[in-house]
Amino acid sequence: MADILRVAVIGAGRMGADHIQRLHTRIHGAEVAAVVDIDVERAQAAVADIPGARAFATPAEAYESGDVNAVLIATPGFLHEAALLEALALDIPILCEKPLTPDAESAWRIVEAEVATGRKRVQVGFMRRFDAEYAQLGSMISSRELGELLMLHCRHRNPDTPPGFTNEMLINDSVVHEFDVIRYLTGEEITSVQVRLGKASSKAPGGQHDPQHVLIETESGVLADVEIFVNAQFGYEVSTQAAFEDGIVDIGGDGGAYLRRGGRWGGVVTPSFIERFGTAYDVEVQAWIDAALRGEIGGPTAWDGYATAACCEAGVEAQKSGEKVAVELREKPELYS
Ligand code: ISE
Repeated sequence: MADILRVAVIGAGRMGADHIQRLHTRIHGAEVAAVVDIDVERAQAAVADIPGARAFATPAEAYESGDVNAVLIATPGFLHEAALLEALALDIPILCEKPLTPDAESAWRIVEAEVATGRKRVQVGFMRRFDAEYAQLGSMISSRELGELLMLHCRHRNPDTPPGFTNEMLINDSVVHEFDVIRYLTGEEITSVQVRLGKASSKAPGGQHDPQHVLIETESGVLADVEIFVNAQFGYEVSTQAAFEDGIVDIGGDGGAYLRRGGRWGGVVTPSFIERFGTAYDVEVQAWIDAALRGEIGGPTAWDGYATAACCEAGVEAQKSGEKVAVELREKPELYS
């Protein structure tokens, strides 16, 4: 294996641009070799300050340059399947931003393609698993120091939504993180999803019913409820309260500087996921690079991507029907056990 990874970043939008800067300035063991974007000017702007990095319009051109031995996929989800299959065929390490793909069938095709290679190559970008407080809560659950975990109360609030953010995206783009992190925290699969639509905010763009209340059940009966509120105006908040037999744990409160000024007290709310999870993204990408240099992956697998896609499908069906919808999963391949 190489001692440095020459990474092609596919997609130079908001998340791609953030990862390009991260790889260039903070990550060890990797360099940005190429940026691929259908908007070549955007790709060129992204590599302008990075010596040795080149801009391309397609992943194939970047691979043909012979200078790339790893790929970070940060395009919109509907473009992931083709990019993943192309990279799997080249047998290079892959970090794919969430969602793995937009639906369970296409996610399963990725699982099958990876299983056919005989080893794990795909790490999925569920960054919450690399957030220190989520990790701490995870060890409290697995150590059983507070007894059994009984319930999770999750709040997922965004200030507003970008143009084109549909009602389904509240589930597919936002609640997908809760599905992953609930599976990660409990070590269990999710068995059912229900969505309740109550009073809606007048601040939500047409077509969106916002907020929504999502009820989730795991294999052992842990219940999780999620308030997904993506036009909450005030800022970005992702927080969870966990109820155990012997105590309550809160994570994700704004723990920054506490300021008293002008007869008021308080602090600052993070404006977006880029700031809220900035450190988690750094840890995630470093874990990917470190593992890739050993020929492994360092985080959530293609199976995790598939399982969350199945939860999202159930969630969107539940959004429409109001019913409790069962999550159906195929048998987990040996590679992921
Ligand atoms: C966005 O794509 C993310 O991944 C954020 O973490 C999430 O909070 C937001 O709702 C999504 O739109």
